[in-house]
Amino acid sequence: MAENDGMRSLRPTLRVNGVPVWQELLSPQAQQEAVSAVLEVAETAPFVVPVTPSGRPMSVGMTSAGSVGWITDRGGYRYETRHPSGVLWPPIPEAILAIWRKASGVARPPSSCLINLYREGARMGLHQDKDEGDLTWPVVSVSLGDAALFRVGGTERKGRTESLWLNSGDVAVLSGETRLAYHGIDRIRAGSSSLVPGGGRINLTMRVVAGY
Ligand code: MD6
Ligand code: FE
Repeated sequence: MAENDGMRSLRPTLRVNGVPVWQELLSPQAQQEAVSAVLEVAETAPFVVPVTPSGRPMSVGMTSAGSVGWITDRGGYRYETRHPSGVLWPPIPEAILAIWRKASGVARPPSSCLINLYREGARMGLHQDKDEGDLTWPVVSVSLGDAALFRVGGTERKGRTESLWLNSGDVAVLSGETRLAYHGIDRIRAGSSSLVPGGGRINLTMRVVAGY
């Protein structure tokens, strides 16, 4: 098995509109290590409040690790090799790569890990992840800290949606038929976890980006 190295041995505990979710795939220690790794990344590449192409600030803080990072500003949505400050994105920490190996089902490493920070009141509108150039690879999403209401639709915006509360340590994967599913975070349950210093939720999404 060259493509699937066998690490994804556990069955998902449930599916939300076809998207598999492995609940509490990460032990409390693995969650702590992932948060520590994120905080280290943020020392080099601090969280920024991105603005949409129309100029509206998003409610999440955002940074990245890896060869490329996803950004949005007046210039549009895209991947860039540098943080807006000009520094290169730090490498994806080993503790986070280990989650990709466990959950992605593919042998190659991700190009990018987008890191979203949700403080109280933050949300993420319904969207597709479609800027990666090659949409044949999975996107692995890791939830850390406060619970979040995750909404998943189909590949068309107007489709029926299903929702699920994601808890700390849960991992969801968008791949194959659900790779282009619309998804978003309606709200977080502030104070439901004490994992993230200062409170809130961190979401990691690891992706393969064409050419990186
Ligand atoms: C979040 N997640 O959980 C937002 N993207 O905060 C995403 O945008 C996402 O969960 C791609 C694949 C899975 C996801
Ligand atoms: Fe997404």
